[in-house]
Amino acid sequence: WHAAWLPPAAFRALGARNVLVHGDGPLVDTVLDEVTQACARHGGRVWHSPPWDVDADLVLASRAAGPIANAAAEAARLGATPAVDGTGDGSLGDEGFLLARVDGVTVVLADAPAGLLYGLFHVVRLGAAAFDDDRPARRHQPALARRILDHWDNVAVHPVSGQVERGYSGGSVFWRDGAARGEPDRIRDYGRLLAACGVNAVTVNNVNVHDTEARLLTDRLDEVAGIADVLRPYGIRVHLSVTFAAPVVLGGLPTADPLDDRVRAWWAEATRRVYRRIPDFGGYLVKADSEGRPGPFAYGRDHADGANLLAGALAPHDGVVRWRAFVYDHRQDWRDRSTDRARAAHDHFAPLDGRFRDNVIVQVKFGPVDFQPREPVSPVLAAMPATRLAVELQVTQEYTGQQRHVCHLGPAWSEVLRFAPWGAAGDSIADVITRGGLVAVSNVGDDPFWTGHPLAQANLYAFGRLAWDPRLDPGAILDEWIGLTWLPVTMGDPELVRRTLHAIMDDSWRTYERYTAPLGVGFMVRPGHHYGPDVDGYEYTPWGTYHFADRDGVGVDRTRATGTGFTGQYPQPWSEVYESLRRCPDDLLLFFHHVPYGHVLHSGRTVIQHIYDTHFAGVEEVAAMRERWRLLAGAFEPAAHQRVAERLDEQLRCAVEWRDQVNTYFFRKSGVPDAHGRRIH
Ligand code: BDP
Repeated sequence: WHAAWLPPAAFRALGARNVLVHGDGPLVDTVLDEVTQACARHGGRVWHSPPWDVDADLVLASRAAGPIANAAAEAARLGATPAVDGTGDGSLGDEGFLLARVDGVTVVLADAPAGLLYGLFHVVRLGAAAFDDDRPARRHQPALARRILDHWDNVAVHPVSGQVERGYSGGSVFWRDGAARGEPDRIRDYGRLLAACGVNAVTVNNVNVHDTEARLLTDRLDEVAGIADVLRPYGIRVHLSVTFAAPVVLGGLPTADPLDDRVRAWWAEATRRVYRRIPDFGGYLVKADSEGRPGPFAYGRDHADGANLLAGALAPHDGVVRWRAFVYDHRQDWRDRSTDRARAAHDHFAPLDGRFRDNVIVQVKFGPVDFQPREPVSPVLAAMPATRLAVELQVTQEYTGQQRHVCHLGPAWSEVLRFAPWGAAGDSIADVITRGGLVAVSNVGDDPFWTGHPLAQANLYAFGRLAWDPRLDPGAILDEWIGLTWLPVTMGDPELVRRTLHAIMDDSWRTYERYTAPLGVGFMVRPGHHYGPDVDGYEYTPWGTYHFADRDGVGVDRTRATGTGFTGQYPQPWSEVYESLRRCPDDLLLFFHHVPYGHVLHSGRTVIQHIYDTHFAGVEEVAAMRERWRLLAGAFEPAAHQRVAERLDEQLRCAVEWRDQVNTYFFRKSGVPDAHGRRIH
């Protein structure tokens, strides 16, 4: 399988150097191993711990291992000086590191071994620049302690969702046909990739916990422990999705009522067994009372009762329960305009603020509906100040082209993380989630390129980097990814490769948005598999995802004045901004308002003309991407080039389909011709 952002050539800068590694334990062994391999390949030498009289070029030292001499000691002194970057007390935390250049030596200093591992991968990222003499000392610490990937992987192939629910990269890396795959090499390589972008936890099974998967918690725990053993040396902890009904389906109890003592005892004992087997187990993930999953409602209890039950079992072991806020009525009467799916999470969860135990993290999808290419940020994130909150993103491209389309999501996620729900002077979403973390649904499978579309690797990389530092610029992250993944292996002109990949990917999320559902209205996808257009596919269904297009106009009225009142779930200023037809951002207009086709946007165009123009433009942009990629034929191994080329063909075919169906649909509804006289069927 593909080396992704860790091709051996990416370690070239470590070549012909003397490297000294100081520290002990499994994570330090990982660092040693990485460095040893790089030196063997590129001609350097490695020492482990003293003697200190080595003339080192690179020192990687963990303070946990005792006194440090020479260059490292000097860097330690610098690290303890707030003047290094004006912040902190010199402590680097569980995962942080200091990178300094002292007397011709590059020093990575950490308090704990995980910091050393992240420091090493940072040196790899910097390449030769890590050895520049004028490099200023800098402390690096993750903004978020929890950076988690949720795998929607089934152990057994499920009749509807297959081996991986919403997976577009082949089978699971962990499971095959009902059992653990037992391929530690692949999992180890996966762990390396995750550590190199900053991810530190994975959930190994689907949130929709079917019968086989439920047993991972009990009699099939060994299989989970096997994965944990392979990932541990990369600083990655394992989490499990569990079913709320476990005491009934696994324990044979007559009830799963969260307030029943037998139920409490069952969870406590099951959890004790998990920790006996996997002492650093991360915790549970729960989808309850959602899309048919069991939950506390069946017993007349609420989500705080449910989450606190599991939190109680996990607390003695320092585990957390992540409880998803994705709770809504998926059997609604589409004729009843008073129910609004966007309102549901806030309606259910905001009133519970303050009732969750401290080791509960409420995990909130970034938008109020469901991972659409464009949604406003969920108001739940501004409504629960007394609760630990995590944001859930979807790296797997369920609604963004299913890894057949290029759609670089870094810019979309960056907008979410920078969003300031209380106005520019207040906290951002990145601040809100410091105690909860950033979570994403993984896009990885057993595909040779890991992610089906080779360029979709960039989304996984960007997720990890943004979770480490949400302020990073998504364009710069993409540049890092290109620099690690493609430049070390290209047979072509590196500058052309870099430029071309930026030109294809930088704006690809907005391109995708242009040729799909317009102005934030969402869900014009084919029901079920969600690929390609179906303009009315969800319109008269119970799922709560409607666009309300008629002959006069389109969009969902979510205002307080005349609509569902959803805008009232936001604090000021956004409550007013979204309520106001005049102030609402164009991108989200149809999410919040039902408007006539002749409504004039801030851009100066009417809604109907915007729909036509963006759909023509989106297709042209995809055609240009495809041309650009052709220029890189011969720049990479043929398999990689070919794979992307084929997917771009499909993206163009599909974009044309979207354009023609969406434009024709709105032309027929509105009767308004295109101002530029282009052919609309
Ligand atoms: C939806 C997916 C479905 C997931 C659900 C969830 O279509 O497969 O089970 O989200 O997040 O977007 O639970």
